[in-house]
Amino acid sequence: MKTAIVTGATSGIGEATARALAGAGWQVVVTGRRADRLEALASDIGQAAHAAAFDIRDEAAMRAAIAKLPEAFKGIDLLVNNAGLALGTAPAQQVDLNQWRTMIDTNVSALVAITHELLPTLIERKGAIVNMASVAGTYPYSGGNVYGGTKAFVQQFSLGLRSDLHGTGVRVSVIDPGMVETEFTLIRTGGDQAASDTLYGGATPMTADDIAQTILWIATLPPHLNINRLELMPVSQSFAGFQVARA
Ligand code: 8X3
Repeated sequence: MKTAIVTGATSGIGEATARALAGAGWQVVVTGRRADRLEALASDIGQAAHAAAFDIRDEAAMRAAIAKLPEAFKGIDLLVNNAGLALGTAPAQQVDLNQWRTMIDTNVSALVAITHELLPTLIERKGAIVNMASVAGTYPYSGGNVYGGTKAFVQQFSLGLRSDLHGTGVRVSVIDPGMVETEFTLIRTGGDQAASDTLYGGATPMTADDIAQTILWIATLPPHLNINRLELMPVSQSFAGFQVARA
């Protein structure tokens, strides 16, 4: 039986991915900050799940949780780097610097640290890494500033990892979803339910399960096949043009 670790599994894409993998016969280590939600998810999944509650930004806690994994869950074959967030939609000149720090700490520094921690195991087991980036890493939009920057990092880091892991048999994929209806916008707006409803309302956004099924598909492809990068959007979302400020 293969084992995956899914970060940010307390809700949204992470939770759906843990459920999809478990449904396909994988063992899953689910991680996140909210221990009650993780326990509920793990008990729902049953003995194929192990809940490891820690703040992904706390490197010592992350290392301790990995070191303390039960023997049956130590052999990680798949790392799903899902934990991440956007904070704020204001222009750069108006934002709180701490929001930028939190995004960098979570989306970049924590992702890098857990990847580094698990690389020896993944190499030993010829495993796989699926990193969660975003269309915001490719296409700039107003208010995307550091969020988009962190996701551009994840995209390029993923491609670089592919290169470094050449010959090891480890697969690396990066997924760039567009609009997915999860707690993402509630978190981004500091709990503004109306903003979240307005964004997703009538748009038929992608669901967490759409992305979870994509991750499951990537993870179960034959071992000679690597999806380098995959961008997804709901049909209702597309691109807008440049803006011009006039005197
Ligand atoms: C966020 C995607 O389209 O909501 O990762 O900016 S989008």
